[in-house]
Amino acid sequence: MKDIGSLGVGIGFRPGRSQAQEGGRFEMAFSAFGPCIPLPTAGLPMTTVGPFFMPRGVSIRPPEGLFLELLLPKEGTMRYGSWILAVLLVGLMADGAGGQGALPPVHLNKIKLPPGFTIDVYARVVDARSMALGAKGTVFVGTRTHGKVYALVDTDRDYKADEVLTIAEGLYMPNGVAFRDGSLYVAEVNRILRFDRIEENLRNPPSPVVVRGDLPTDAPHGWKYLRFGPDGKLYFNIGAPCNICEPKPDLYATIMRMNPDGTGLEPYAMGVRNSVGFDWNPRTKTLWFTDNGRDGLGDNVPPEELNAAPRPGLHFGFPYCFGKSVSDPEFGKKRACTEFTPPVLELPPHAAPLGVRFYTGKMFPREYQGQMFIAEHGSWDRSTPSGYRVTVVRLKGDQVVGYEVFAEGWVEGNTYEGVWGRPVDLLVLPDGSMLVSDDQAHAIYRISYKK
Ligand SMILES: [Ca+2]
Ligand SMILES: [Ca+2]
Repeated sequence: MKDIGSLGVGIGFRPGRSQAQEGGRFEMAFSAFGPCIPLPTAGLPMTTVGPFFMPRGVSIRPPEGLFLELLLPKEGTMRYGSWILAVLLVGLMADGAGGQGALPPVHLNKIKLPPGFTIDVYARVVDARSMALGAKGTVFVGTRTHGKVYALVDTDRDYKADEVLTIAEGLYMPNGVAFRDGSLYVAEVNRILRFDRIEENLRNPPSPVVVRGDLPTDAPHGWKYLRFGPDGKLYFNIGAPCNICEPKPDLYATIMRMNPDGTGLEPYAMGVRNSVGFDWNPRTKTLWFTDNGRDGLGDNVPPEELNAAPRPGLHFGFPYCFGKSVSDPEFGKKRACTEFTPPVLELPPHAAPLGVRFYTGKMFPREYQGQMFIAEHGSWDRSTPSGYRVTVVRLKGDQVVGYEVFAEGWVEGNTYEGVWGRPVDLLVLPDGSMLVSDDQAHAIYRISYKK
């Protein structure tokens, strides 16, 4: 059935794209949309974009497999006119065959890479999001809408996963994964969990230890990226629980850090709307992170951001300022852009940059070594797609000296109908090849290089 978003007010029934693509999964949405609401025109599953417009406090999390969300207009959406909108989204998700059956095709021949590079499928993983590497080579994968955490095992070391094992299920958007000292750490929206001795127990995973259970429960921008910093602390984002608002400072719109045992929680970076990707420059130990700008200001405003935080306590502008100089039409009256730390690089509006990774391997040619890669998940609230690619940022120390496309082709014909994949996160394997996760094609790719 056709999307109705561009036709003005309407009531739509839209089987999720995933119904056809995933076989075992079934989604439906009954929705009423006001004029110009870009949300449904993206052709993405409603579950993917819904939380952006949810006000705080109405997220309901029923038993696994069912979700019920009430979407209401927020201040930031009122520019769309004097409509009154209430969207009731009812979904039913039923995973068949462990959720791995009847996956959509991937089109590797459409992916363009620089000469000498090859892309292959490393594994098929439903809703593949963040990745972490275990000491014994296990690739752990978080999910956002499926509640599961997976372990990929490459038994015969041919760089294709031979098994996709489920480590946990029924979790609350377990997007973030990190590995340290034999334990897998998983970030739900409101909890940080730890699975001890995980690589010895992949087939019989232990019950997790709750490292921290008191984080905000807000679903909008509540899914987390999770990484260990060079200081041994665990870093994660707590996004703004809205498109645009002035949430409680030092908690929301931050990158937080804490000791691995959950003590000493403190904000590291402030004014960050939602970062779902960070890494540290191995040379300077500076934290680098992407941030996704607000929606509803048009196709070409504001830019997305790549930021650098060499020390704690910096404020990166949200909700007052976006990019280097875009003052928010509402909150920008309170504080000027000059008060905040500007991004080191402005990225294309709405491209949704997520995972970032310094390339620490030796397989890629010298001109890629020590440079940074970005997974650009791709736009949904823009009339034509931006993002849907992997880019490389050229660096000199902590200075950006270039930005170019590395891998593209996940969208055909510059329309949302042509989107078949969305890069989420990046991981460098010990041999120097790089994994790219994709939560639309439900795949993890491996990019390698040969002269
Ligand atoms: Ca294998
Ligand atoms: Ca900023």
